[in-house]
Amino acid sequence: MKQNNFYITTPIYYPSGEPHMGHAYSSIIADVFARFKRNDKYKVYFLTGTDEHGLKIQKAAEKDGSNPLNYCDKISKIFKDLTKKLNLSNDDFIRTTEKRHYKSVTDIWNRLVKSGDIYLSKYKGWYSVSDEAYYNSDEIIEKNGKKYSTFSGSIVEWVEEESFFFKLSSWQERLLEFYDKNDKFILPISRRNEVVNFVKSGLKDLSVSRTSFTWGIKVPNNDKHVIYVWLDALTNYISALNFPNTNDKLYKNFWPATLHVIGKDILRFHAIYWPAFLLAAKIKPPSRVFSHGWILSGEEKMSKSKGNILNPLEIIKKYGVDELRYYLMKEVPHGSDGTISLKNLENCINSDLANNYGNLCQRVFSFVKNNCKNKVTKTKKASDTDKKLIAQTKVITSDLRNLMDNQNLNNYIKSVINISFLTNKYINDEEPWKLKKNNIEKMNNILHLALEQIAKISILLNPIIPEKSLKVLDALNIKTELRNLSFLDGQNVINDEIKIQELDILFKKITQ
Ligand code: ME8
Repeated sequence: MKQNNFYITTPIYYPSGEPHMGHAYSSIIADVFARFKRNDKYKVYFLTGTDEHGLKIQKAAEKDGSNPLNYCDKISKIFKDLTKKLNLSNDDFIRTTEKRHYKSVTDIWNRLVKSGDIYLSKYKGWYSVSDEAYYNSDEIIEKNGKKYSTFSGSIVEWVEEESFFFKLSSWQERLLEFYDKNDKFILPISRRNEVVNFVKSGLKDLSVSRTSFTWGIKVPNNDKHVIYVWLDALTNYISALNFPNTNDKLYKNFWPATLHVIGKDILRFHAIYWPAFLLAAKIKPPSRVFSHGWILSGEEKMSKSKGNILNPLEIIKKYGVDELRYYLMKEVPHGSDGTISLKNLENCINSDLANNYGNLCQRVFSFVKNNCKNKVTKTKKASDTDKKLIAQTKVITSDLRNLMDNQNLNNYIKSVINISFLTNKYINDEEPWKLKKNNIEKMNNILHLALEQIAKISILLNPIIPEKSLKVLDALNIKTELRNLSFLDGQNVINDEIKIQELDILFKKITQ
């Protein structure tokens, strides 16, 4: 992978029901990183899609009375539409029922056979269809005569069938070495520790094929077996880059992936199985797996099977897409679970968007319209108060790339919104309205700095609220080639003389 290239992925979603807030959350996080890196002049490839094989989908199709492919066509489209509604900037949307993916999965399977990592035996143990995961006996509890996974709480069933196995046990030491050498492979650190402890406690070989159903990619030269859906699904990340053609431009430019964004429930698959498969297939593992927490409704994970879904599309309809994006990114704590509610959403919109950033834009734009005919010219050198605001802004912005590179979105947003707060305070303290009559020059200078601050804040908020921030940048007449993060290295965004356009209300205050 070339330097300054950035390959980011979301998990590919099971098209087994309506998209919910957890899906939206996972996707928006990845989108924010993708947009930030594009704004920082990286060449970005951002992938999302749907994970369409396996027993879970076969059963969902049966329940729907459809054949699996027709069913997936229908539901996958809903997820594709969701990417538009969430304003995701993905470059591709992969479906695991596509030809390019079959080719890639078959190739990786053949590589694993060739390396001696796959053997035929019999699986006897617990399986959760809803997680598409195998569990050890010590991970199972019994409640009211039914067995559940202690890890996910999902119901499990006993499976006994012929199966191919991947020699995961033989990768234990090499995985630990890999984690050791790549100490930021898994973030946050608490998740990394979890994984390392799990691997240290001993890995069993992994069943990687099933014979009791047919909806999947067939094992090469053995039609009786379909490939385990997680080996199939994880491979999507390289299928989209045209693997197995390792000379392909996309593959060369973007593999190994910079960042897989995933939820904590699918950490084992991404942080243990995936690097083991890749190392065995002689392919470089990704650079990082960032595992976010769950969106909770009360104490529980929000999910269809629990019937506690807050529908992202309804929220978007009522409050707007930027509002939802901002709220989820700011308020769900970095790497941990977060409870969301309409009340908190409304508070967040009012305090940060309407009263802070929105108010800053509105008051400056309307003042410039009413008093300067939309034109502001900077003529004087910075005053001490100007210098103070410039210096405070510099201190805050100096850490922003680092925060993003460590996926610390909450603190990134808090920092940026703090710049907006300081700028509002600067205007309150400087009182440009008092200079209308006798010090137009100073008034212009104050407004100029305020506009420069608004430009910077809008570029910094752009990955989170792409729609509204663009409105502001358009109203500031900032050229596309200047809408990037170069100012973090010291440049100014606006010229000494600036002409602006009218700006409509950005965020309406919600009355509660
Ligand atoms: O796991 N809060 O698909 P999926 C936060 N197909 N995140 C949540 C969530 C919640 N309440 N519920 C789900 C799959 N997610 C696989 C991925 S990748 C090779 C295959 C997150 O549709 C979940 O953690 O069940 C995962 O990251 C994503 O949504 C997709 O979940």
